[in-house]
Parts: sequence; structure tokens; C-alpha cells
Amino acid sequence: PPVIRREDYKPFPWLIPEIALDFDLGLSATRVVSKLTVVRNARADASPTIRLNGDGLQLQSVKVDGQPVTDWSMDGDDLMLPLSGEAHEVEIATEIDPSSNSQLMGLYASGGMLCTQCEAEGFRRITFFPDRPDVLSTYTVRMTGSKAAFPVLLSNGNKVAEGGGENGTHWAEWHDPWPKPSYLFALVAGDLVANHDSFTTMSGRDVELAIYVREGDLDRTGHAMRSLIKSMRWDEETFGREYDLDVFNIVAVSDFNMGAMENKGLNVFNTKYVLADPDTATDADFDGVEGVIAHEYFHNWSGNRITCRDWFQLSLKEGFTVLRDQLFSQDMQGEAVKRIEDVRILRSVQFPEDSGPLAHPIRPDSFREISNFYTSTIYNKGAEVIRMMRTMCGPEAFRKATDLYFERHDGEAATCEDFITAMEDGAGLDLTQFRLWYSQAGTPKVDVALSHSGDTATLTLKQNTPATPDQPGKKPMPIPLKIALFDRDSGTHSGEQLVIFSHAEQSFEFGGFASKPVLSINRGFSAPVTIERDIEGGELVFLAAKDDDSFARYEAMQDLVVRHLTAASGGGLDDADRESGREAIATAFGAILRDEALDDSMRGELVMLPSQTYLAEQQLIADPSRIHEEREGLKAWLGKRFEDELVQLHGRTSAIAFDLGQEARGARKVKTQALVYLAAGNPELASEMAATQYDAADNMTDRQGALMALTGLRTAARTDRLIDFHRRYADNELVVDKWFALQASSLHPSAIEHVKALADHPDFNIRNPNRVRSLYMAFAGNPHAFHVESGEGYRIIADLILKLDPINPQTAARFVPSLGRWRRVEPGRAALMRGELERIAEAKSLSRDTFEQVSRSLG
Ligand code: BAL
Ligand code: ZN
Repeated sequence: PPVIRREDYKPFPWLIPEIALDFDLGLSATRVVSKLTVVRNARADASPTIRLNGDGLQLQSVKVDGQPVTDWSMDGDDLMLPLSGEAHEVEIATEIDPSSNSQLMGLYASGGMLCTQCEAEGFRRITFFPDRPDVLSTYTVRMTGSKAAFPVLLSNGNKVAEGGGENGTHWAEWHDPWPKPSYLFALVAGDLVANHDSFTTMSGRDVELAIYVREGDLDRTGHAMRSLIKSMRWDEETFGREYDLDVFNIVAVSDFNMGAMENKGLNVFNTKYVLADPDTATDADFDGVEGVIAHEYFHNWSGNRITCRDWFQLSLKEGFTVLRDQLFSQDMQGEAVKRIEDVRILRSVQFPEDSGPLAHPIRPDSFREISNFYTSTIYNKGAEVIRMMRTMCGPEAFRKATDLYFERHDGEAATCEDFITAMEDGAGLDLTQFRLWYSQAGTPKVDVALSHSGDTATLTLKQNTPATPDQPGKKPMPIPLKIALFDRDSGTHSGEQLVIFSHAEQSFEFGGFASKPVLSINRGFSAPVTIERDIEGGELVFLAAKDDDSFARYEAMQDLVVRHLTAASGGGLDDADRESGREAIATAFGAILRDEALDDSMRGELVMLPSQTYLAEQQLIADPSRIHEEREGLKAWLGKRFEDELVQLHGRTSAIAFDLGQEARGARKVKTQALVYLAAGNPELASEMAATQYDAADNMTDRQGALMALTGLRTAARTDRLIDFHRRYADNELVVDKWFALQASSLHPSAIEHVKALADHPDFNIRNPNRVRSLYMAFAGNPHAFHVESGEGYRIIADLILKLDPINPQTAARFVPSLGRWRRVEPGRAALMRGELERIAEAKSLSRDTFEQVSRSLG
């Protein structure tokens, strides 16, 4: 497959101001007639032929200006049509089979309904069209189909007409007045019911809202609807963005590659991010629904009204929209915990990506398959980069700049450069050097040292960004670091400061310190960098107990544990050192358990051990078994050491009645964490407590938490409760997904055997991405099982990739990165991982998706 390069961008030679689509719908045969108005683009090079992208389409006929033509040709899957004049009407008829579309791109069948997914290049699987984001058209869509099979017919925009047809059919016509690229097209036809509500916009317009689901799911849509209404209000208040159509529809679909999709006026969602009630969804699931509903809604401005010029600019809409959804969730749930959660995702997914073979800048320079670039780098690091701009200019100037961006580029297909320029013009920032954040891959490492002399503290910083594929040398970048200098005796500081560190090495002096202060740095995680600080363990204990920035407090605790576990698993600690390291952690851990001023939700963050992936990331070459042993060893040691306190904590929090408020949620979080530590320290006691928690649970958070603890233990209660859970929720796909994931991610020594057995379970279905992820993503993220020394875990994932690739290449390729990190694993396992990648590479007819990921991983 060819490499596509950003520098080769050229505007499309033709404009398509209007498209009319006529669908004759059927599950196994849908006929599509598309009428395009085609006009020469005066701002592009002239071309005598128009290239219309296609993928797997059966072409039936082509007309130009009403006359059938035959002078077209095919270039691969694309239709090449000669056009002699300045403007034409082109009509193309195709036929497609949605029921055989297992890729879930284009128009496909899911549980008897028809739905679409077009981003990034799925529209070409529906009809021939210039399937690129800079060709913007006004869409009119007419759908005809069986009234019994498809009582609901939806598309983008507003419904303009509907009626009955012959032979039990009916039809509907929708018109979207806002020009859009093809990736935002959507169609849904099915037997669905809706939760209806309404919203009055800030200028007083009424918008009808509807969330469409299968009949039995209606009573689990309330949270999604409340989240939508909150998102609409928040975007008006926070970014001045008002909704712009008369209706906003959401449809939930069980078979979906992504989380959700922001199609104009018709968002299509994975059921996982719509359906929630306390009996079947955890608190984290509730947050996921709220966050994704917000994210897709916010795209209406950051993505739809202003879209991307080409797919290299993907972070323009995704990074910005992730930042917008993060800020929204901070406002809804509290800033401190949300920030920690976001950083945890960044560090456990994006940092490893940035230090591996698939590293790429947030604005990539080339790709073979764009689906592979819906990454944590584009999304999460993209959001961090924009957040840094906001930190440097402050929220008010940031709002001025986003207003300018929306005003300047409304209706356009824009670039990251357009966004940066709007930030400069609107917020008064000089981002000349900052642009490097868009072009350089890799996570900068910042070395931090604080010295003290007389009454002056001197902060010395050095930065270095490691080489990444195709980028051997990096330049220093501006790194905004929020810092505070604490007085050791009073435990206070005289104010937070923002230091912008932009050279390879730089010093900053601070006067007025009679004794050496304790440095709190990268407060609020103001920059997405790794900090290597020269700080004593005692200072970390101090910050873990006293820092008034909750992120920095969390960070001190994490640092304390990371240092200890990295040294221990790297073989650098004798028994005495291990003991004293654990004692230092225990001092901080005990203080956190006892701190009455802390809310439980934050307590839950502070006592959470760093993930194994994050720990592995700290070492150039990691031994997954050693990390696992040391991490579990520490957990068991803390579980024993704090057994009484943990039992007490569990008791106190179990007495708090269920509701969705912050206090009760915090209680549920630490309750299960207490079980996790006790399961390591005293498995028998934990098994009893977990079984009791499971049986008494009146909500999914408690029930799943208890089952998670039990699933890792060798106890009879494990089997009983797993059987009960499956029986109780057999009809609920999303909960059965949890049942698979809990077993695949468990600490049980036989987890790999359980995974093999589950692959043959009647409920396993390789065609359903949620089910595939619930078993295999959970397994690939379970280090002790995935990294078994024999290499069997790698073989399981490689076999899955090979089997899934012909069915659903996009989802198959998502599993490659777990094998791709072989260079960072000890040599024995590295050879086995690489061997599996080579086995995949040798397979005949790999998809473009998997081929690209495997070849980059071996590269
Ligand atoms: N645009 C793809 C799904 C999302 O990021 O919202
Ligand atoms: Zn998005």
C-alpha cells in the first residue's frame, strides 16, 4: 500500500456543492443513487477527469447531465470519469450488501438495523465520491424501505418530508443545510424506540432531542439524555457555541468499531457509551457515557462546523475536542480527580506509544491507513498540547482565541496551523517555537535539580526528547511548568508560579529562602513530560502528605512507589533496602488512609499503585515478571500491614447508601480498593468480604468491584459468583462484556487458560468489536498472563489478529501495538514477540491496516 504524505496535499480539482442520495434499503441489498453537482474548483489545478473513490462497490450505471455514459474507467477501486465542461450533474447508481459488511465501515447491518460509519474513509463503501474531508457538500437524503423492518428512518439535518409507499414500504427525506465532508454523513434505519426531550438554545431556539435504542434499552437512556443537555448548556456558557439544527439525534448500536461518531445532527454511538443504570453500569461507565456524549456533541463546532483539510490535521478536531470534553467533565465531577484520571490514561497509553515503534507527532507526516492514526497521541497528547497553550495564556485569553478560531474558520476545512495562528492572534501568544509540539514525536524528559545557597533557591532544568522513528534529533521545546516551593517547617508555600522552560538547559532563581525549600513541580500536570527529579524520599513523603495541588500530591505518592518498584524489579535492592523502601511508602500510605480532610474519591486515587505498563515504561528494558512480582509483593505487604485500617475503611464505606453523588461514589471507589489490597495481603479474609459485598450489592460498581477481587483468587466463592453474574445478566451484552473482561484481566494464575476457554464460550462472537475487546484487549493488558514466559500469550494475540484481519481489519490492527513493544522487553520474550509479528507479516493478503502496524513494529 502506498504511503500518503502531508506535504503532497493538493486541493481537489472539483467542488461538489450539492449531493442528493436516494437509498432503496434492504439488509442484504441496498441500492444507492447519488446525484452530484460538480463544478470546477478555480483554486485548484484543472483536471479533465474526476476521481471518485470507491471500495467494494457494485457499479450499476453512470450518467452525466442526464445521459448514460460509458467512457469512465476504474483505477483500482476508484471511478475515473472524464468531464469536459465547467459544471455537470453526475448520477451514479451502485448496489451494496450491508449484511456482509463485517468491517463495520460504510453501510452495515447490526441486529436487524442498518447504520453507517464513514469516518475516516467509509463513505466510499456506500457510493463513489471524493471521500476526503476538504470536499464540502449540502446533503439531501431520501430513504425508502420496509415499514415493518425499518419503522425509523434517520439521516443528518432535519426531516423535510415522509410518506407511505407501495408493498409495505415507506420513505423519509432529510436535508442538512450545513455543508459537510462525506465522513460526517450518516443514515440509520431500524426498529427503534426513542427517549425524547428538548433544549432551548441561548438565542431561544427549540431543539428536539432524541436518543434511539432497541426497545428493551429505553429505560437506560436517562443518564445519556441528561449528559447531552448538560453538554449543550456548558458549550454555550464556556465556549459560546450554540447548536444549529432543529433536531439532535443519537442512535445506539451494538456493533461499532469506535466509541461513537459525531455525524452532523445524527451521532451514532456504541451502546457502551449510551446505556447506563446503576444495576448494570459502574460509576466509571456513567462517567464514560457523560464524557463521550459531550465529546461527540462538542464536535458539532470543533470538527463539523470547522472540519479538517486533510487527515494529517486530525488532531485539530480530536485534540481540541478531547480538551473540551475534559474541561466539561472537570466542571461536572471535580477537577482534581478528573485531571489525575486523564493523566493516568495519557501515561499508560500515550507515553508507551510515544516511546515505541508507532510513535508519531500529533500532526503526522505520513501514513498508509488513516484508521491507524486514531491514536492516544492524536487525541490525548493533542489535548495536552492545546491545554499547554491555555495554561500559558490563561482561560480568558484562551476563550478569546477560540472565539477567533471559530469565527475565522467557520464553514472551512482548516489546518492545525490555522488553529495555532488563531491562538497567537486571539490570545497574544508567540507560538513560533511551540509549533515543535506539533511536529516532534516523543515524550520530553526533564531533569530537575534544586540547589540552595544563601537565601536563594536555584532550579536547574534540562530537557531531552528521545529519538523516535524518522526523527533522530529533536530540538528543545517550550515546556510550561507550574511550580511551588514549600517551606519545610510550615508546610506552606507563597504562591504557585509558571516557569516556561524553552532551552536545552536553563536555570531559574528564587529569593527569600533561608533554608532549602521542597519543590513541587509540574503541578496540575501542566506539561506532558516525564520529570526526573533529584529529590529525597523524605521530601516525596512530605509532598504526598502536604501538597495543596492534588495532582502534585498524587504524583509524589506515585513517584515514591515508582522509584521503589523500578529499583526493586531492576534487581537494585537488597532485602534491607526493600524493607526501608516499603516503610517510606507505608508512612505516606498510612497518612492518606487516616487523613480525614481527604474525600474518598481522592483517597482512592492516592492509594492506587502505578500500572505495570507505566512501571515498565520507566525502564529501558523491562522484565514483566519481575515488575509483576514486586508490585504484587508491595501490594500484599501493604495489605497485611494495613489490614485493620483497610477492614475499617471497607466497613465505613459499606455503610454509605447508594446514590450517584460524589461522596457515595468516592466511598464505592475506596471500598473496592480496600478489597484489592486485602486480596493480596489476606486472600481468605478478602474472599469472604468480597463475597459479602457481591451478595449485598445494589449497584454494578460494588458488584463488579467485588467480583474483580474474587476473580483473582483461588476460592470457591469465585466460581459461584462468576456463575451468578453470568446468569443474572445473560441478556445484557454490555454486562456480559464485563464478565469476559474481568476474567481476562484477572490476577488469577490460570488467567491465560481462562482466556482460551472463553474464546470457545457460546457468548464469544468475533464479529462484535465490544466482545472481542472485552476478551482480548483485557488479556493483552494483563501483563502476568500476556507475558507468560512460554510466549503463549503472544501467540494467542497473533492468532487473533490473523483471524480477525479478514473480518474487521480496523479492530484487528488495534492489537498489533501490544506485540510491537518487543524492543523494550527482556531479550527472551522480545524474540518471541518479534517472532509473532514476523508470522503475521508472512500471512497472505493482510489488510492495509494490519500490514502498516506490523511493518512499522518490525521496522
Ligand atoms: N471522530 C471519531 C470519533 C470521535 O473521536 O469522536
Ligand atoms: Zn472525537
